Amino acid sequence: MSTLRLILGDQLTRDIAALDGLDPEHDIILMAEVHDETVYAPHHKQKITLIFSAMRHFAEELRAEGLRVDYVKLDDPGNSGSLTGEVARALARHGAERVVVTEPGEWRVLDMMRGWGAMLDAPVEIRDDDRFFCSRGRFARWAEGRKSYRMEFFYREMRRETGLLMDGDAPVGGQWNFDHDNRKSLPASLTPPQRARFAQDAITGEVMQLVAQRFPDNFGDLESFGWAVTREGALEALDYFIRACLPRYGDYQDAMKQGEPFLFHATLSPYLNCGLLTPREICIAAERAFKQDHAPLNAVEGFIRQILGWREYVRGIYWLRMPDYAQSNALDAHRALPWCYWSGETQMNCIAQVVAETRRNAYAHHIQRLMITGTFALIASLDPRQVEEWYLAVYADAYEWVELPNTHGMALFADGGLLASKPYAASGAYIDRMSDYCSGCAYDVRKKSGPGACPFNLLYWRFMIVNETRLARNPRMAMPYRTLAKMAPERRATILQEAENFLEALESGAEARGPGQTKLAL
Ligand code: FAD
Ligand code: DLZ
Ligand code: SF4
Repeated sequence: MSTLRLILGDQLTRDIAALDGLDPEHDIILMAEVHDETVYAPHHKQKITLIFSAMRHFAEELRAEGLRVDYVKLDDPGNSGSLTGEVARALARHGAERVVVTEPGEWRVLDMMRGWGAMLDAPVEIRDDDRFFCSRGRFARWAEGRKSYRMEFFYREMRRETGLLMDGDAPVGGQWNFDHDNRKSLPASLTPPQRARFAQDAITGEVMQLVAQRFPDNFGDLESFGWAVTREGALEALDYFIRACLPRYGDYQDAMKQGEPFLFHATLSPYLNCGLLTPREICIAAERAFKQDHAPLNAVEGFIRQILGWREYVRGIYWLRMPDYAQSNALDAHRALPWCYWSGETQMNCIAQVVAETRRNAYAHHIQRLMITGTFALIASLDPRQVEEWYLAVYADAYEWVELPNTHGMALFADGGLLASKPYAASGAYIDRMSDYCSGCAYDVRKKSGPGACPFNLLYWRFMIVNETRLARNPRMAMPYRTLAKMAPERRATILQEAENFLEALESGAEARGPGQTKLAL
């Protein structure tokens, strides 16, 4: 009996569940580049290149092991353009009797797969994705009966269960979380480690040509592509991170610096999310660095928390709450995504820098995503769906299971506080404290209103005013609402009017020509 085993573009892990029990003589491994997966979001050119090149390299590695791989390229004649169509065609080609898949990362794809059994007239087995520390069932048990799902409590359970950074029953160092040590701004004298680009081989070159030809108008630079596309390359990137970046990862985790897109961050998420690295091996490598006195506890704990805590937690929330999760719009935000998110054409230096780096690298680090493009989207009341589509498109690591809770929940508070206990609203002062963007900006971060005032300042108070009935009772918002209570009605009106003028100028494109282009008449 022969089995068709499907491997998706983000399942490039040798011991993926779909390959368990593989019969090398009879079974066929199917991998397919399909039109539908390239267009459900307008992906960055580098994201498509990374996935296709990594898929093609992975297929070669499986073949080198003597396994039978049926690989369908995007421009192969007869390619049906969908995963369903390719599974159907492969079943017919090989006369296989059943299909085995690993559960996909997205609800959309799982929903599609659930229809395959009836449609294809062959049994379809969907296996759990056991690459995560926490299964979907385990998360649901943790969540049951809780009024709110705070990451910190989930994370502690994961620490206990995995034994990572544990000293018997107690956390190593006597504390679960060292975040208070991890908020330093970057000294001007400190140069972050430089990242080498991985050389492009013939396979990547061929994929880049295909992407240039098929997706010429997609967002992002293609020429600067330098991601690793094999497990060997991804392991090299992991090794470099542990050696050169991890020791200072904690200290400068929240910092931002113009011209330094990576700082001390791992830049490993694209590899983790497509399967070239596993979360377990990364956490073990980080823990080893602590045990060998190579990296301090605040750095290693902070790093492990991102993977063992946040990454597992957002996946848990996604599967617990989908498909309804994506529908909410708790702050009733409806403004269209401004064009500057794609073009970078704005006088706001912070946004312009992050968009330019995103275009060049298909990457921005967490604080840029959360506190620059994320905070702006929140305080300008941008439509969650449009913001989510942007985040799903522009980053090489973006898959809905991880993108959606981060955007919908953490950045936009569109879930009404399921994931975050308060909105991450901030004024320009926060950005000024944590970055050097403001010194090169056409706006004045110290100005709260009037000509040239930082738009984050205007929009911050606009956000507090328009959401007063929704947020004023949140105990974590008490401070800004105490300040707002003291604000004279005329001052409120001025802020609302100036913020509206700014948003209109942004929408029309006039803002990009200079701060004076907003009608700051009041
Ligand atoms: P590091 O800062 O070095 O962190 C190490 C690892 O921890 C990352 O590789 C990642 O796997 C994990 N991690 C860190 N923070 C998170 C988090 N909040 N959620 C899940 N995993 C986390 N991450 C994605 O992988 N894909 C996305 O599509 C994505 N979209 C995001 C959208 C928004 C609005 C925000 C605020 C965050 C998003 N993140 C996303 C989380 C985070 O920004 C990225 O994981 C991180 O920037 C990846 O870079 P890094 O590998 O250098 O991370
Ligand atoms: C993101 C992506 C893209 C662009 N293309 C493909 C593809 O052609 N074939 C494939 O198997 N997977 C692709 N992927 C990854 C899938 O979108 C991903 O597996 C699903 O979204 C489930 O997470
Ligand atoms: Fe951004 Fe305001 Fe600073 Fe300009 S002044 S970089 S808009 S925070």
